[in-house]
Amino acid sequence: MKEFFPEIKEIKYEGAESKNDLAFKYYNKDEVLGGKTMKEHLRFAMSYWHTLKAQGVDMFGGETMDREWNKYENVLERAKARANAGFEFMQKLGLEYFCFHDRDIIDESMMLADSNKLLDEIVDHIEELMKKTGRKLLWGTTNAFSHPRFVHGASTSPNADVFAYAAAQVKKAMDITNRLGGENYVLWGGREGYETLLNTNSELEYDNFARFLKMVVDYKEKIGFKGQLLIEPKPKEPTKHQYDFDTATVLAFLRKYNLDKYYKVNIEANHATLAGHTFQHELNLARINGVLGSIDANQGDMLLGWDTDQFPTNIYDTTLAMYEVVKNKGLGSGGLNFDAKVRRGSFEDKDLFLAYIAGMDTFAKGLKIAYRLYEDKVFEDFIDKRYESYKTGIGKDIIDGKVGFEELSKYAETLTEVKNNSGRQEMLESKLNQYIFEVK
Ligand code: XLS
Ligand code: NI
Ligand code: NI
Repeated sequence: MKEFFPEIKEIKYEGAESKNDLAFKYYNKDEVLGGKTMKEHLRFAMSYWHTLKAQGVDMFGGETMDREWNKYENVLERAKARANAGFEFMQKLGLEYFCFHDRDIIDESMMLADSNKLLDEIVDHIEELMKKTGRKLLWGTTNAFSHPRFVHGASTSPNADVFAYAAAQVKKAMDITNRLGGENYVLWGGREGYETLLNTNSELEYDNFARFLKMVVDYKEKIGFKGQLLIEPKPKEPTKHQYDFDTATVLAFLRKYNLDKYYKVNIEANHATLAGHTFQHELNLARINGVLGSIDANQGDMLLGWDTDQFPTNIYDTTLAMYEVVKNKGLGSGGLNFDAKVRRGSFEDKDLFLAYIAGMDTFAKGLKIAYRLYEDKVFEDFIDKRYESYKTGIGKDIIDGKVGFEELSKYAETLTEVKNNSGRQEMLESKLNQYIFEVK
């Protein structure tokens, strides 16, 4: 089989002292933390779209990236070459998993039936590659946002034909995901949202969105798909108001339509910050509500207001993200999908490897620091003590539901002074720094 990255050999762990750019400094896949290897904790995945399809196009200019595998004339040949390049890439980097949209693995045809036939052919090929290389599918999804038919949304389009088309696409993508043993199925809203209420029946759109998600649940049962269903929140882009704004919005929506027990969330760092939250906030909210399913690992640029999908290199963010994952006792069937793309100026194939190494190392180091913070109960003990007043006396009565406003008023009248303690934020931030600097 043609090698697409002949200059690059298997990327190995060489340790923090290494000067080799094409080696891991912190990601040591077999290193054990709390009974699990780093590889098992992190479950890294390659995003098919950003890694294999994106070629550097932006609003002001064309492709800067010259990818050998995208040059084949014939649709199926091109799709096979793309898959071959992807599997070579995963093997060389030691990435166990991948994620795709239906339209990433092979280009769409004019008619749905033809698209589906082509999908079957490329899935045969991908299945073979998976067997040969031991790579696994973290999740599959549908691209129901790029084609012009989705101009007004998919399941929230005012056009019922578009709803039907999106349903057919999700059905097929779920079949494929199931066939390839996918561990999750993702629904990112795409264009499910609106630009202006002057032309929008938002009530019907929300209801239809829920109808659609119910059909996903029914079909999952029908085909016996064992994977986890995930919704990926995002507040804006492409539409101004996206219905899946953030975790809190998604939870309220799912609960209203009695869908909450079927779905968890896939949290993306850059989507969290677009919603005005930190990455940790979204992970935390998902965790305490029992819906933390998986992660799209990337980072945004705080000076830009859109989804820049950069490779994660900020150690503060990865540490605090992994802290939530450790507290969640892992991600279950989820993993860390690099929903990230190299910058337009990083146009060589080699940059793809360098970018993944940067992201994997930053998360590996973040995991180690988070694990130590957790084991040493650096924040836990402080937080525990901060809420001590709820363990005895009036606090315990509140927790136990023994008191109401009348009892509390009587109690409050007896207080001569209300005393608070310092939150010690700066001290805690300094401790976090100490762990970031010192953990080996
Ligand atoms: C776009 C989303 C998308 C999903 C999959 O912003 O992150 O890439 O992860 O459809
Ligand atoms: Ni994403
Ligand atoms: Ni994104």
